[in-house]
Amino acid sequence: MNTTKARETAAIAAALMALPASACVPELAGAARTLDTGRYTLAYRSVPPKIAVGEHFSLEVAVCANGGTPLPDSLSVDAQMPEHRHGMNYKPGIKRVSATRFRADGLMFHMPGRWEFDFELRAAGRTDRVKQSEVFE
Ligand SMILES: [Cu+2]
Repeated sequence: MNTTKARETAAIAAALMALPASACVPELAGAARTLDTGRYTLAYRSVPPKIAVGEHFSLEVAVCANGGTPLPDSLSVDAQMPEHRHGMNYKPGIKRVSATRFRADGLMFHMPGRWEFDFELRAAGRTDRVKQSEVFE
């Protein structure tokens, strides 16, 4: 390795070490998706794993807090079809299963197409929001 290359490598290593700690990893075996809100990282999976149009399903959601943020006080989950400008016909019920785990029951996608999950985490007077698109046929 020549000197210039060695110097570049050292500079890159220093830059990498200066980055903030990487996002926390929520504990959820078989999570379908992991989303980052900045303050939180959220993972979810549906029950049953394959969502069927016109049938109720649940979401299991695990959360972890980044960089000393308190765990969320509450979570809400909703879903919309942005192209059709409508939401679900049912309002899901949210249960807190543990400090880091929530369960949303009673969701239903009543028509095929693109749905967007909308997660809101509230803590210390602030709300973090993250959306995730899913297409169902
Ligand atoms: Cu629709």
